[in-house]
Order: sequence, then C-alpha cells, then structure tokens
Amino acid sequence: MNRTFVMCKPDAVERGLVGEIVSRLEQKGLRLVAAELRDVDKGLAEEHYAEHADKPFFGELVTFLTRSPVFAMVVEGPADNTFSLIRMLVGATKVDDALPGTIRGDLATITTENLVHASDGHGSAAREIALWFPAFA
Ligand code: 3AN
Repeated sequence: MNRTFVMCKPDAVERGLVGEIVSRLEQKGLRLVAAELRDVDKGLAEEHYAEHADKPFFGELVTFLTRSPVFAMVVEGPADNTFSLIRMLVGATKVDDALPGTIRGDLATITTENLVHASDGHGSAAREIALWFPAFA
C-alpha cells in the first residue's frame, strides 16, 4: 500500500509545528491525499490506541490525544514503503533515542509529547486510514 496515516498530535498543533512537519513530508517527495484539523473524542482516541489498551499509560494517551485538535493526514508515496520512509523521518519513539535530523530528534524533548503519530506497517496503515478517513479506505 502506497498510502499511510500520519497525525500531528495536540502538542504539534499547540506549538504551531504543523507547517514544519508537513513541509518535511513534502520535501521528502511524499504528498497529502487527505488532511483535516480534527477534535478527537474519547471513543476515537481509544480505538486509535487500541493496541495499547492494556498498557499502564493507556489513560494518559487518550487524555493527551483528546486535549486539543490534531491534524490528521493520509500521505502517499511512490512505492509501498511509504510508512517506513515516514517512520524514518519521524524518528524513534523515545526522545532519548530520536536522532538529530528527525522530527522528534529536532523538535521534541518529552516522549509523551513526541509530536507525530505515523502508522508502523501496512496493517496499521489500512486500519488507521479506515478509522480516520473511511472515504479513503
Ligand atoms: P510510536 O508513536 O512511535 O508509534 P507507539 O505506538 O509504541 O509509538 O506508542 C504510542 C505512543 O505512546 C507514543 N507516541 C508515546 O507518546 C506513548 N508511549 C509509548 N511508550 C510509552 C511509555 N513507556 N510511557 C508513556 N508513553 C509511552
């Protein structure tokens, strides 16, 4: 699948970093297929983070995602590796591991406020596009 799901999380929107993040995706050669600034309700946040439902930080994730609008996107690349190209641009989950040059490495200081979500495989890309942008599933 050439398309994947990417989201500027509430911290990114609050900090005015949507343009910077979208710019990095576009400069890479990827393109937006769909995008929307969206208020997230508890149900959508819980579904989005369903794989973390049994983790101790699940409640915090849901509270975080619902605290202010997110900028949700479907992003397309020329080959079926779009999700992995974007994960490279985003950087490691833990901010201590996120290298300079990546979005998190350059712009984030706290793991729980790491600016961007990006699907981590073909399966999650399909699931998340269906959840957030059913018209594009
Ligand atoms: P990623 O966002 O890099 O795909 P996931 O899906 O493993 O990482 O984790 C989802 C989100 O959960 C992360 N962006 C991070 O904010 C948060 N998270 C992951 N691990 C922890 C942890 N040990 N403690 C608190 N929050 C965490």
